[in-house]
Amino acid sequence: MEDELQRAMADLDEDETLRLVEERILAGYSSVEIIESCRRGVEIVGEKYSDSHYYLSDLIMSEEILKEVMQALEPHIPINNSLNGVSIVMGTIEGDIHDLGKNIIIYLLRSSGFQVHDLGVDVRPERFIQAVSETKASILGISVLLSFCIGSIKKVVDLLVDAGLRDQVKVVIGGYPVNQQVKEFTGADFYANDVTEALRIYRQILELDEGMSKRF
Ligand code: B12
Repeated sequence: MEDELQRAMADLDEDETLRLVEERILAGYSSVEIIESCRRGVEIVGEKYSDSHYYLSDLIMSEEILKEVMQALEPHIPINNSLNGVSIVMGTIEGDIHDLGKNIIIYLLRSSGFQVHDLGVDVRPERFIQAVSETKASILGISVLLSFCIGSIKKVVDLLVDAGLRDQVKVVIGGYPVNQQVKEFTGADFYANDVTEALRIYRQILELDEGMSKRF
């Protein structure tokens, strides 16, 4: 069945996207389902940009619409503080300023009670190591959307080894270009390119077999 919300997002139809989001909230769809439809729509925006059917201004438009979608969803994401002790460091890798996906994951993790230290975008490998060391984080999340920035993630993992911190922290990478090969190349422990998989991984790391995804 065609996903109308995905299509409205791909068409950059702001009003229709927000109308459908409200409709789905009322119909009881989960935040994760709604975000996923929008993410797939934005992926199509990226493809149209690659094919020169869309311009840079259209990428910016997709950013604006997605931010509005998140604003509409935020009041409907329940807050839970049961995981306050778990510390996570997150950031977008050096050279890359894409942060919509990272911010969505951070929002969902915080609302589930994780303590997330957001380093922002264009983060140098050395800064990740410093943050893991200072916060004693057990999970390091790195976002990457630009293929040519993947090499810097490998540098982060190598620096973790040099600093003797590799065993302390699980490295999770996420973003459009990540896959099994990227995981192996960088030395990361897990990868995810959608919300559902990202949440499954965090659950797996913390051995939370039930409950967490139901809260979103
Ligand atoms: C919106 C967008 C922009 C916006 C970014 C706004 C922002 N604040 O983030 C703007 C307009 C600024 C932009 C700029 C550019 N962009 Co851009 N952009 C996109 C676009 C269309 C969508 C990205 C997005 O936000 N998706 C929605 C979110 C929700 O999905 P997501 O990021 O994948 O995140 C999800 C998962 O991946 C995962 N996840 C993400 N991070 C993490 C981290 C962890 C730890 C985990 C577990 C999970 C996880 O969970 C998220 C939730 O579902 C993509 C297309 C695409 N297919 O991704 C191109 C795309 C990434 N951009 C591209 C390009 C080329 C550029 C520019 C170089 C364009 C230019 N000529 O200037 C610049 C680069 C700027 C820079 N130095 O970073 C290319 C990259 C090509 C490549 N292979 O490297 C893409 C793929 C478009 C394309 N098909 O050509 N872009």
